[in-house]
Formats: sequence, C-alpha cells, structure tokens
Amino acid sequence: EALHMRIDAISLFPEMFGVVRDAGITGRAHKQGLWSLQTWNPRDYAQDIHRTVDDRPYGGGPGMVMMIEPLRKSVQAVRQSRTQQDESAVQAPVILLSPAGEKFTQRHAAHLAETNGAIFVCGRYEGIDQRFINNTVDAQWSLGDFVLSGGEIAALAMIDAAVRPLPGALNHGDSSVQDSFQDSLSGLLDSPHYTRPELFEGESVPSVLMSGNHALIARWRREQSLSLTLEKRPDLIAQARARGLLSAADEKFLGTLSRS
Ligand code: 9WO
Repeated sequence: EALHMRIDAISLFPEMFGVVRDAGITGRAHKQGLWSLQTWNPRDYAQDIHRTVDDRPYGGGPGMVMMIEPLRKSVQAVRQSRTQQDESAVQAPVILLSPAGEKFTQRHAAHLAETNGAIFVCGRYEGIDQRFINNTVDAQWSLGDFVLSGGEIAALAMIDAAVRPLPGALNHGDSSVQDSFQDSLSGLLDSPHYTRPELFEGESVPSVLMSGNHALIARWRREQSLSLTLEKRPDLIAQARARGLLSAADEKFLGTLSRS
C-alpha cells in the first residue's frame, strides 16, 4: 500500500485548513489519497451550553486564555479516531505551534511523514493554559521570530512542506526529480530559473541554458547555487560542508570565489 500521512488539526477555525487540503500540489496529493486531514474544533468539546473555550487569565492581564478541558478532550477524540483507523499505528506526536518552539526545518517536515503525521494544536487568544502544554503537548514548533494571531497559518505552512516530498506528490515523480529534492535537502539555495521570452527588456537568458549541453548546464546550475548560497547564506555552505555534501569540484569552485 502507498505511504499515507494523516494530519489532525485542533483549531477554533477549521475552515482555514481548506486551502491546503484543496489547492495546488497539496490539494492534488490529498485527492490522490497520499495524505488525509481531519480537523477538530475544541468548541465541540466544551462543557457548557455556551460552548466556552476560553476564560480570563489568573493573575489578571489582558485577553483570554484557552481552557484545558476542550483541548484535552479534542486530543482524546483524535487519539480514539486514530486507533479506530489503525490499531497498530504509532501514536502521532501532539505538536503546538508557538514562537517558543524549535525552528521548523525540512528535517521536521521529513519527520512528519515518518511518524504518520501529527496532531497540530493551534492556539488562539493570548495563549493556552500551561498545564495543557505540560501534560499533553509533545513538541513545540516555530516558523520564526514573529507573532501570529493563531497557530493555524504556521500549521498550514508545515503541512505544505511535509506533503510536497511525499512520493507521487509532485507531478514529475521520477527518480531524477527525487534526487533534486534530495539536493534541496542539502540546504543550498536553488539556481535561478528562466523561461520565455529569450529576451526581455534588453536582458537575455544566460547563453549556457540555450546551449543544449546538459553537462555544462548542470555544472553552471551547481556553480550558481554555490555562489548564491555563499553570498546570501554562508551558514548553509558551512552546514553542507559539515555534512559532507560538497564535492572536490564544489570546493575548488568555492575557492575561486573567495580569492576573487
Ligand atoms: C505566543 C508567544 C509569544 C512569545 C513567546 C512565546 C509565545 N507563545 C505563544 C503562543 O503559543 N501563542 C498562541 C498561538 C496563542 C496566540 C497565537 N499563537 C501564535 C502562534 N502566535 N504565533 C504563533 C506562531 C507559531 C509558529 N511560528 C510562528 C508563530
């Protein structure tokens, strides 16, 4: 059976997840059954007639805090549903989207496929009762140092990054393209792209790309990638070097750059 990744999202705004489920590469991959999404609204697990999910912060201060119980019950419902679907399935991690989390990278995206997805918890208001984080959250992931109005948009970005590399998600699912995905994992920036017209406002496409010489083109792209990365993200060059991803030819080319 083909690899299938299941994502569960606990959110007060489940309609936000329609975008990644229905549009573009992730939408097509969803239609193909490469991954599935289920959303869970904590409001459906509230205790009272008003379906309250937030309350005022102990100690005072502005805003409201998400209550533990609707969140905990949502997680319990997800776990039950996952067990019903596959009794032998490993328990997926409960991941909270938060600026306090680990910085999300391509490694985290790849990890999601291996753990059969995740249970994403999207906070709203001023935040979530710390006891839910202590008791139920397995990891916190961040997109970067900025504050959103909720975790949903961060979860959408991470789901997109996790679905793209699933085998068959990209149109061109052949092995050569899988290799170029591996290249993108090596952490070098991509070389520039060009399409028609050949001449635009006096600027032409680099002639090597018109040469038809595939070996030459591959070398040019690699060198563009190396020089662009050295210029804009030298930290990624160091990282690629430490991982043994730079060939002798790469090092020789980089040497010509730093000497000029
Ligand atoms: C907000 C926050 C601010 C500073 C330090 C730690 C923090 N944690 C949170 C938090 O968990 N907030 C909840 C989720 C409730 C308010 C909206 N939330 C949120 C998540 N805002 N921004 C994010 C987020 C998530 C991932 N990457 C970047 C931002």
